[in-house]
Amino acid sequence: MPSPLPDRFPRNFVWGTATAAAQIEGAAFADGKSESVWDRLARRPGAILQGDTLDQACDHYHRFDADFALMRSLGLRHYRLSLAWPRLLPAGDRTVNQRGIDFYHRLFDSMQNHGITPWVTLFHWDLPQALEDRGGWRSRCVPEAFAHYADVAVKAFGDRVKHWITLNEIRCFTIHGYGGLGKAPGANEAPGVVNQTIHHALVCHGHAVRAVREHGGRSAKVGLTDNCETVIPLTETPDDIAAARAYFIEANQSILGAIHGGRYAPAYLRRCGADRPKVTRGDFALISQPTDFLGLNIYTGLFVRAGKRGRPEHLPPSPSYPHTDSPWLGLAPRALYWGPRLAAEVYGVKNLYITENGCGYDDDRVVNGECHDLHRVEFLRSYLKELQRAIGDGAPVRGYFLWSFIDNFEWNDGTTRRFGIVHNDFKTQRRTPKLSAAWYARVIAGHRLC
Ligand code: PNW
Repeated sequence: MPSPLPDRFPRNFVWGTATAAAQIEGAAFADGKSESVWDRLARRPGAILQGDTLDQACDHYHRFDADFALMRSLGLRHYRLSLAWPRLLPAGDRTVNQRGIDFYHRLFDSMQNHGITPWVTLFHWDLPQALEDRGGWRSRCVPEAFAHYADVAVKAFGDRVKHWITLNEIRCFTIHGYGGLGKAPGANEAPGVVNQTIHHALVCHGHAVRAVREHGGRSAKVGLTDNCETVIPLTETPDDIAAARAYFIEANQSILGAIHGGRYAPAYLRRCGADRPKVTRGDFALISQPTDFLGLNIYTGLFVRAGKRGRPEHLPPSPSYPHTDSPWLGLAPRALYWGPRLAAEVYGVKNLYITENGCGYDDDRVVNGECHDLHRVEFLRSYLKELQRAIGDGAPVRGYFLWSFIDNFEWNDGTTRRFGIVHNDFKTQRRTPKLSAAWYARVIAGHRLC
């Protein structure tokens, strides 16, 4: 007999939603904000679906008060957002843009008035173009500038922000940004350069931890958000579980392995060969500082089984495997079981948060004032059931942030792909909570699936 699912999520479980500055704020060139690498990429023909830009996005810059009122009406008391580096330090380093600081003070005031706790990501992909012009993530100039940026942000907002996330998804803005996979800055570099961008991102993570410890106050908490390779054993048998675990360790050596191991694993360096990253003395003292939690963005997973002599074997899905409208986002609810479980077991992490989980579709429509996103409700429900099973089996998951509060600028997919539980009409900026928003509000209110 399988053990029954615990009826409720833990009492202090944190329920929230997540967004990122570049994807919702708009006002891309207002009040002294400079161009980001995404503002630049959006002007390259063919880079973004339908030629969409981030100029307006959800116009959250001017509408945050109403957005927080809506959030509150859904019972959402935790919100993960990011700060726009080009708004705060338009050149990337040097001069602070006071109007940018003032904007986030107004925003945090409004959150406080609505009883919503901020979880703030320092970097969610919007590198100031001025830094890209100096070499971007390829160059040491970014960690140097970031150290200053992190100090400025934590000093300015540390009295009201107590939950800090250093960087969002290192793999995405390095490998997908510099390895020819189309994300900003849309570069196509050799593997050695890409490995170096990852290393520089790890150094930035370290600087963010240092800045929070130095300026954040005693109760401040800090951690990374990673989209680790999530691995699911094909069957939940000892052989497949051992294979999945071995695959997980190897696939995550460059980021989570490095941070928690205090060095690059010899096996990783061997695989890199001549393309191994250059490490400067002192880097790993910064990179491997203890953190308070690990954030995982989990959307899907890789199925692995024990092959010949137990060797991990990855089974790629066939074309008709069910997926969302994002081709990369196959339905894999058990990712929310095995992701937290393996991360906790392999790295000994004591506090985990799911900092993103959700699904994107292209046909969410408002008809007679309603948006019937039944597919999203079923998707989320099936994933959360597995998360509940993970918690029941001892995975230290403390919270869950649904991506996303609102349909927003979905990077290369522009405004076509909708991830929100609140529908946004990008022409009128009219917000309409979808069925999934009403469902999630009930889950939060009852601490249980319904
Ligand atoms: C995450 N993939 O991105 C980001 O953190 C969000 O900004 C984004 O809007 C959200 O997920 C939905 O896409 C990812 O190709 C984008 O595997 C692509 C991948 C993973 C994560």
